[in-house]
Amino acid sequence: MADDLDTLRADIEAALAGAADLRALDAVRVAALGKSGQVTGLLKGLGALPPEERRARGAEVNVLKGEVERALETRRATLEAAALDARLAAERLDVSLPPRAAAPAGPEAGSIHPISRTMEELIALFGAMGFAVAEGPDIEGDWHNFSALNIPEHHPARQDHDTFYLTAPEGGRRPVLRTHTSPVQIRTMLAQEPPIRVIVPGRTWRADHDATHSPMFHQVEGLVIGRGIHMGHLKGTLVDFLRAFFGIADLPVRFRASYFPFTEPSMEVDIGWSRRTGELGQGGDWLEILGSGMVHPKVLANAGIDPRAWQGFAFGMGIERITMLKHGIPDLRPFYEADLRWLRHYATSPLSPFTLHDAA
Ligand code: 2NL
Repeated sequence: MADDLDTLRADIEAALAGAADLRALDAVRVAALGKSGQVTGLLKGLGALPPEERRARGAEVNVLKGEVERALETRRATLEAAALDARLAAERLDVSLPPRAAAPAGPEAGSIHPISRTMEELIALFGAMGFAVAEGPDIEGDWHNFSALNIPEHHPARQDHDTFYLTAPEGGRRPVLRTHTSPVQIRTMLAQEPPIRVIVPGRTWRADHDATHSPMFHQVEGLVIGRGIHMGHLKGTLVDFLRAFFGIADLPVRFRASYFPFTEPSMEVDIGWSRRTGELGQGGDWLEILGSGMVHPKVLANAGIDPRAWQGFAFGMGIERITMLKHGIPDLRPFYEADLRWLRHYATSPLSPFTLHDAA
């Protein structure tokens, strides 16, 4: 090969060996193979040669070009591996280190989020009334989330607009992110023999996002199945719960006829408050707080329970909503923002868990 090409190859090899990082490597690439690079310049110059020299020279320059390309790739792989090794060394974690000798006091020690706190309170209060806790998956099938609950095929709640659907498996129906915790009650009825007394606190999902709606939020639902269960049981349970939860022994509670596909009859429940001051318990105004009803016979039958032998009631409410009302929290959004100032104000100490002594 011509001497000038040997010299150029040696120069480029030296430059490659000296390139200490990927940026320097790229500068070598541009200097050799870029638009105005040395090798590129040689290729461009071929046209000016007489035809008999052009063939042999062209072959040599192309061989050089291929060598340079391969050398660049080899050097790139070496530098990338070295960069990864350096990162792994710098970011090394010693997982065998013992915890800090003294945990920091105060909020840095961690605190219980108001949603978790309300769940603890619900579990304690309903636990005292004989309710167990049931849990289930966030990703549900259409049948558990809608059909079993007597929600018809073309009900607006099923529309894509309101519900997060996942991709359907081949030949199957689309899974959904549960829009309420009711599928867990369906699963409980299918899995257990009555009598049943459960509450179901958990995450729920709806395609809604504004100042008062979050695409992920929390609900608690309750279900009681027994022989001869009637509206008196429903009313007594909910009145006792609301007065204990809000800590107001004479909290006014009103039951108002309503409609849900999964209960018959259905009732919305209001508590007394003052619209003017926001104070609960007095003031002559009514605030809707939860939904309830006697479990629809079709829903019992769908869940494998004979509606002639067993009756039941159910209810549901939003955990964010009852938490905001209890503590006077004005805005929904900070619940999900991990803002330490907000948490210092509204979170509670892990060292003073809720007990029934805290209830009125
Ligand atoms: C509301 C209303 C409600 C239920 C939930 C329910 C579940 C089964 C059977 C019957 Cl498996 N009912 N749940 C019943 C009435 C109302 O929730 O406003 N929630 C925020």
